[in-house]
Amino acid sequence: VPFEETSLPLFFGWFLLPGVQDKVRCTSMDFLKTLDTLEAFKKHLPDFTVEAEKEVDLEQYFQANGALHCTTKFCDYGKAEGAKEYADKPAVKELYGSAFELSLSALFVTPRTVGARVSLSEDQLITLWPADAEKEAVPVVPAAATLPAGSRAHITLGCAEGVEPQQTGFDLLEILALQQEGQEGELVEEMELGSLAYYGKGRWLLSLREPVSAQACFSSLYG
Ligand code: ACK
Repeated sequence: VPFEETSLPLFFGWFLLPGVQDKVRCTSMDFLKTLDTLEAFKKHLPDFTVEAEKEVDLEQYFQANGALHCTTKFCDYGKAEGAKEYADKPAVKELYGSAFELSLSALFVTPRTVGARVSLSEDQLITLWPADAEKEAVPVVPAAATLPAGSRAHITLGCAEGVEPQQTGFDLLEILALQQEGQEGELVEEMELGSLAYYGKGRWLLSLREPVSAQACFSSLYG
């Protein structure tokens, strides 16, 4: 029996190449380092942490977890709905192991997660992005039903203690839903990397002036 028929991975996704991982981690660290020193961040600190702290060290607050990647399909070793159908798609088989260029267009921070928004190309969307990725998030983020395909695409850069990495995609969808409703966010600051906006409830979005282009390999993790 061929290996791929005996077991499905934990998830499929684009895995950033090692050098690119370092670059993205550095960018993220620089952002966190700057963010928690801003007056605006300090002003909104009560939205960010329930504890009566005067300061928070964001680099300590978030824990990094494993290889940086953008999940396409979470399969849970075959237990997730649609896992086998996805693994059997001709495009998934054909493109397995190929190199891609991901475009990172924003960084975001919430009291739960820090992540990068991935703006998928039309080609990436059509070939490898599951049609129901956003629909699956509806129980958590109802407005996800009205967001365009690819809205959930992200790279988790860190999670607060006790937070599951899948939260990063939900946090991104929440911010994009607010934008879709016409909320621009409160423009806080023009930073070197781009413009920083505040969306309430401890949610920050940095729209990158120059999207970061990240080389990645489409593959899977058995974990
Ligand atoms: O940061 P992520 O995209 O969020 O990468 C990890 C990866 O799979 C391994 O845990 C993501 N993940 C976990 N559970 C789910 C789920 N139910 N739906 C979509 N993605 C998930 C997690």
